[in-house]
Amino acid sequence: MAETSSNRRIVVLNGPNLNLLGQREPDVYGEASYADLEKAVAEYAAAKGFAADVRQSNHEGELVDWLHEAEGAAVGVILNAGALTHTSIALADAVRAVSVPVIEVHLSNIFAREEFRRRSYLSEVAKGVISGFGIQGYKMAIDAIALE
Ligand code: DHK
Repeated sequence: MAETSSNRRIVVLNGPNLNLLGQREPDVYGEASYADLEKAVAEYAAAKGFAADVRQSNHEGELVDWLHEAEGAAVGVILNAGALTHTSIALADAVRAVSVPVIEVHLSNIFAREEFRRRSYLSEVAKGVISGFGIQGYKMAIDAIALE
């Protein structure tokens, strides 16, 4: 995506276990697969005039690297860090370290689940939080970036 100017590029980062979407607790995370998520997000972004660079990693450090790389290279980052949301000071510090706006997204409503999911290290450093709307939440985040 090097040919896309940074002000039309959105980086979408998905954390641990999101590669198993569709198979994993579909009652919580929905029936759509990760490939469906990638396609829906890329198509919605394109319709809004953006190029979405959608990635997934099960590794905290790789997500940190990708956040660093987004600096100066994207207009916004959409971050669903999976369970790292609730544990990772390293990811929160990476969000603090960059000036590109980061929108925290969760498929499920993390506030309506187990107590440990109510704590997010990312929320205090994110531009905003969207939680509980499934894949639509990623589209809402694209809209939020588009409205900036
Ligand atoms: C995804 C996960 O993998 C969980 O660990 C989070 C989040 C919630 C989601 O709803 O997208 O607690």
